[in-house]
Amino acid sequence: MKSMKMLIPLLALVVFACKKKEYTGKVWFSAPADQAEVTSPVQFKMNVSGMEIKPAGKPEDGTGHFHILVNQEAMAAGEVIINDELHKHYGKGQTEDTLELKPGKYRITLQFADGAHVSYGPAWAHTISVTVKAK
Ligand SMILES: [Cu+2]
Repeated sequence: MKSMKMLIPLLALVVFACKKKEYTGKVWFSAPADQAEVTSPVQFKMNVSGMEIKPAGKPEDGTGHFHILVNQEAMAAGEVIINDELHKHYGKGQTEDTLELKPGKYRITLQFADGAHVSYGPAWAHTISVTVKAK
């Protein structure tokens, strides 16, 4: 009976050690600021902490690349990010881009995703509102 009591904490330790590593961190735009009024072309600066930037390719734990979603909110974890005008991929590991945007109000989401473009979910996204003024 005494050995059983020893076994339970040992099992708990094994389960804990085998649990897939969970990453905590965030992504954010350092420019433009949320609610900024800007003129086109607009420069976006992308940042991540808690994961590593890696060019697209074979997915690897704790790594990924940025995406800018134009007028889209954060994507659910596990969703594949399509590649079109409104879903921009920075699969070479870029951290900056300049976009031509027509005057108007925009919701711009920075979304981190793995090497196969699979979203890491809203915890790894940042959405800002920007107003592009006419020149
Ligand atoms: Cu991608």
